[in-house]
Amino acid sequence: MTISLLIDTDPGIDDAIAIWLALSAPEIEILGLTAVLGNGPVGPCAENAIRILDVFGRTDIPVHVGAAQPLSRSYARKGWGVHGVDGLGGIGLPAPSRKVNGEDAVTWMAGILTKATPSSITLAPLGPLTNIARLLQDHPEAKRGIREMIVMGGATLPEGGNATPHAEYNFWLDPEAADIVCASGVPITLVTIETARPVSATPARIARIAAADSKVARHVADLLRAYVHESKADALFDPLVMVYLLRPDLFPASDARFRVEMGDSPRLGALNWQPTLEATPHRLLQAPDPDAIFDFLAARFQQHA
Ligand SMILES: [Ca+2]
Repeated sequence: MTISLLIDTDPGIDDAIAIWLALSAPEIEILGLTAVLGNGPVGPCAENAIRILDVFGRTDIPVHVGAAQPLSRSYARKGWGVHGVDGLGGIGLPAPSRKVNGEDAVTWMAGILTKATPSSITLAPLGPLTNIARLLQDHPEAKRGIREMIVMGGATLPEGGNATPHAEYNFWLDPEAADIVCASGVPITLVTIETARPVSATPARIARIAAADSKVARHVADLLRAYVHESKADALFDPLVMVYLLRPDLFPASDARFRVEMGDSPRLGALNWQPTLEATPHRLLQAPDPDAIFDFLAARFQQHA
């Protein structure tokens, strides 16, 4: 069965690798990309989304622009941090081939989901959850089209954060949005910092990807080298969302319930979670075998020129 997928993204090096993996997968039909603020401002993130699609010549996949600011906080980030000069590692990807699609990302997603067969569309949010929270709040009728969400966000360990000691970046940047999504009742599987941490891009693993020797494999290897160069945290985050969709058997998982820490607290944006044996829409993915993940990536990227 084909996975019909909406990808909400803030590209971002690891977003690019995730999207290329989805584009490489015959099991996945990408309905569109929606851009959100996160690794950079939303406008450049949307342009990067087009540049990522251009590598596969996929001018047929729409790219819509979403939120420029969190729901109720201000965002003033300049530069791309660990993602290089242009958010895509400065590896020389060409300028975007086209302009973004005109309709607002949230309105566009709502239209697709409202018309869809119930529980038929999977969402892959790879950045802060601002667009998804607005979708669920402003278009409650769209919820019935959603099958599930695989979300990159949160840290399960008490001091496991990467934005603050407690909070992961995507949840921390817009905690109100993250909590609205977690409380929505939509089935959510979470790729957390702890899921991704052991899946680090070591030189040997990057060489394994480079040896796949296709155009996209070379781009992935270049991005990973840039990422490792800029960042002490070299774990693959967003690509694990797509690996999970394609190979859920690679991930140990457990049922849980989770919400997001709110209010005036040093733990703002932290993932509050507890295991449960009762029916729950929430699931946490544990760390996979990193070499199995890189073998899978290399095999998939090898098949694409
Ligand atoms: Ca991302």
